[in-house]
Amino acid sequence: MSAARRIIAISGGVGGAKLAQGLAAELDPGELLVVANTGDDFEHLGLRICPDLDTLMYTLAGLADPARGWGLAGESWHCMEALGALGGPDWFRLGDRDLATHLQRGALLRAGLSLSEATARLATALGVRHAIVPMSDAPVRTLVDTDRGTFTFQEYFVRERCEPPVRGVRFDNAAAARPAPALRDWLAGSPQPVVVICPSNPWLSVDPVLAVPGLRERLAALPVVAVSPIVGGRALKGPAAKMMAELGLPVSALEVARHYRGLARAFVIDRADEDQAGAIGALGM
Ligand code: FO1
Repeated sequence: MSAARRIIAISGGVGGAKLAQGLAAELDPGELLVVANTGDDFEHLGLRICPDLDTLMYTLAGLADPARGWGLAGESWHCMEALGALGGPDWFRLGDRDLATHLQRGALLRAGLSLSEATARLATALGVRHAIVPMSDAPVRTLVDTDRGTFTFQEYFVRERCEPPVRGVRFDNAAAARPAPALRDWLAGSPQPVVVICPSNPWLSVDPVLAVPGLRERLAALPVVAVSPIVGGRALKGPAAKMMAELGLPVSALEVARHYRGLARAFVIDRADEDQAGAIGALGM
């Protein structure tokens, strides 16, 4: 059965997953494709860690921990405690049940499945009804240049607690990436999809997706609506506001709209930022 309408939602982790969850509640499975940032992924303890994919998967399955937003509700941490006692790296907390996801993902990848295929298997097993895909099956790694050196995303975000002042963000290996097959199909198929950029960090969570060669241009040809992650000069979640200030940018919804100029045709702001609507409209949104 072909869908009457199709929405592509581009999302990072916790903040974006909330909007993806809302869209999933409103749309039939064939009507929504959730595209996850995989720039945050890394190899850790011999495992392929895909935080944004997993956050989306757990959220849409109704299994995410409501307080943290990431990981599973009702999680136990025996493995991390044992690892710490052995002097192992326990700064990145993988719960016992979350570890099962990682073990199974590793097994699927070693059996030759792509990250898209492995994600589909895991999501289906968890009861997710809507499609979640990585932006690309090839690894792209977000690198954060700071005053204290260059860090991979999770080193910056979790181990360094976003403390080092950010000077720039890069996406290693992006040039070699291609959009995931399902995303390519949706972009080429009909009816023409509407694209929703979730309220994720534009620089850390959305830009890695847009760095996949050709993707920004393909998306810009479609109706794109972006949702501001900045409300009243503060980030809904995470280090977006701190980072914007460190990059010398005004911390405002308007500045996020400027970031999406030429891509988004509509921009959703909170009533608290109503005074910026005129300036955002002047950007052509
Ligand atoms: N975030 C933390 O702040 N501390 C953690 O130890 C941590 C572990 C973790 C494990 C699995 C996972 O899927 C997510 C995890 N996150 C953790 C969240 C993650 O760092 C962020 O949600 C994203 O990468 C930012 O979008």
